[in-house]
Amino acid sequence: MPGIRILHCADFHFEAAFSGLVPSLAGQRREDLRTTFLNLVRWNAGTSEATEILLIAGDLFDGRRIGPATQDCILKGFASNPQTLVFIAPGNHDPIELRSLYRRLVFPDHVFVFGLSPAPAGTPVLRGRGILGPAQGPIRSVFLPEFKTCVYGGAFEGPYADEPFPGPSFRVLDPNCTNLMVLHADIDGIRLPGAYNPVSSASLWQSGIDYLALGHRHSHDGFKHAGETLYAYSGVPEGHGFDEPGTCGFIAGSVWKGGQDLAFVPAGLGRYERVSLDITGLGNHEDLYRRITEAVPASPWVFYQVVLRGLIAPGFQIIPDLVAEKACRDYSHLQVIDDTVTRPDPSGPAGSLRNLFIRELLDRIAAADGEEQKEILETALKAGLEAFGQRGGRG
Ligand SMILES: [Mn+2]
Repeated sequence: MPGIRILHCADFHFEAAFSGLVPSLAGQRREDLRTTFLNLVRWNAGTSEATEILLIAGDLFDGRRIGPATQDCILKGFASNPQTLVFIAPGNHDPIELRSLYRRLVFPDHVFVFGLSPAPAGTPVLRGRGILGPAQGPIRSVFLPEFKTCVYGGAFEGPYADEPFPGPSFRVLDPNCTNLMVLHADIDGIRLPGAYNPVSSASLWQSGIDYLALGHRHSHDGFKHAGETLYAYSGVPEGHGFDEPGTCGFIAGSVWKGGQDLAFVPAGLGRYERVSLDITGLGNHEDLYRRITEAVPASPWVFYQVVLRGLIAPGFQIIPDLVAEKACRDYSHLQVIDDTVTRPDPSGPAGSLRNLFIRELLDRIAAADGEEQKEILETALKAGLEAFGQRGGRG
């Protein structure tokens, strides 16, 4: 494969709380995150496929605090693989500011943090393997002669960045070498106060960048082109909760002048999944639990949020905690959310609006075409019943 071998990751959010999990599992997840970090830093180390450049696109830390285990993991992790040059572009959670961890931790000298060095252009960096380029606004660059590659990047200096960096006038210094950029940014985000570096994709067309490695959005949503520039979000390498479901990972492959061969690589040690389960017709907890175990495959590294829906008998009072307690035996984590509708009784005056509404909705739900339509109709029934309930209360 031609070109330079890179690995692009972002948004570790070290020391963020793994909320929504039982404490013992949250501890395990913190350990998982450290293990995944070490796996990435040492990816293919010692082989002919070893990573030459590691790009970390911000929010490595969740804030200004770090525990000894994590600090040890990060510093020793970097130190354990001095062959791979590391570039970090601090984000909105770990901006370069007075009390930034980037100022307090002493990284090995094959790690370059954008926004830290005020040194003039021409200064050797990265043990002499790189040469610092001139400042182009808030963007700095490091030229790596051995790879004929220039790495650009910039840093957040606070929790927000309203003015996009790079701006629309940015051009690479040497269009003939391979040009990489690493950034924490909200591509095509709205330019309002309180923005997160809203770089417009249109401004990348003339930039001369071959690959832009992005952080900030927590899921990989594919590779995109702006002219010759390829850009992508790697997403988080390890999910932190049910708002980061599915497969997490990083991006790896080769980049050369005018071309890229990059792919998303799944990496997470744990996975969060949300399962919607129709339990219409069930009348007790035993049947409900059996239904869950039939539909949700137990796995030591998958954490579930099961949303119960459908129409249930008026006498069945679902207790989510009771189900979760039972699930402790079979699942590493299973949380239950009750979103069911109690099957209404169309009694009372036959011609009443409430009755007509209930009958109509129940008929439509029975004849629904697919789960999605069924869910919408159930929500409509629920909302309608609440409205009628309020009216009923006033007599
Ligand atoms: Mn961010």
